[in-house]
Amino acid sequence: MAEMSALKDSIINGDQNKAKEITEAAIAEGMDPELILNEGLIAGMDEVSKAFKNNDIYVPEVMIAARAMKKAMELLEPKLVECGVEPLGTVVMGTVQGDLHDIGKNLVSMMLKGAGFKVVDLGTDITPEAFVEATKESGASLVGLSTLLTTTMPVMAKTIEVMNGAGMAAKVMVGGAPVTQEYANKIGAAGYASDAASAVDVAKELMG
Ligand code: B1M
Repeated sequence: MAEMSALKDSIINGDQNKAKEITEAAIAEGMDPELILNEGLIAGMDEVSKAFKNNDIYVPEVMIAARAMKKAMELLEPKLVECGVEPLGTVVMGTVQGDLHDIGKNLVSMMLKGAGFKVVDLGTDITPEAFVEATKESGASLVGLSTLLTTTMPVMAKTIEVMNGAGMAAKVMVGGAPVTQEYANKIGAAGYASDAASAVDVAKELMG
């Protein structure tokens, strides 16, 4: 019988083959997809997130764990849809216009997915209008803006301004190396996170 503790460990260890193998077996055995998600995959990413926060592991380990999670999710996602399991919420993510850095943003997207959110990742160099469009299209209740350049920090403010102008109800979370809580407050962002693990906590908080 597929063991959820072994699936959890495969995520923590970033063993994508094992993660795929156990998920496949669990599905074949008819195990509840939500149980596989919560007690195997999300439980594993939770541990990864805690270890990352405590500086026990670093970016490469998180990316390897997220890759294992992605492999397992490819198998599990259709089953979750069949069972009508709802994601925690939808988040539109992107690096703002003028900025091509995406390593941190990708990490935040992976962690959010790992925690059970549906993530619409727009990529880099995203205009305020494209954020508005994607938010409307996806019905997201949270928008995540990332930037690594001091020169593109004002684009975050501009994006919030354009979103407000378009009457968007979605909340905005900001982050990236030069961004601070003080700056987030100044530009009217609903939330700020300094790292990918905290971004999950902030997203959960903002989505109630
Ligand atoms: Co760039 N770059 N870069 N660069 N680059 C920096 C950011 C820089 C600090 C280097 C330096 O000068 N010391 C500097 C910015 C200076 C400044 O603005 N004050 C800089 C510069 C100047 C530039 C160029 C202008 C260089 C040039 O061409 N003259 C150019 C800009 C191009 C553009 O974007 N238009 C440029 C280009 C590049 C590369 C393409 C070569 C490459 C990017 C590759 C890629 O992303 N695919 C690159 C890289 C790799 C860096 C450094 C070395 C590393 C960035 C990184 O990935 N960090 C960086 C120097 C550094 O930071 N040491 C630098 C790892 C990543 C995991 O951390 O992104 O901070 P980070 O994400 C964290 C948190 O910030 C947070 O969570 C993440 C994980 O914990 N977080 C969020 C991020 N987004 C969040 C969103 C949230 C919440 C949390 O909510 C939505």
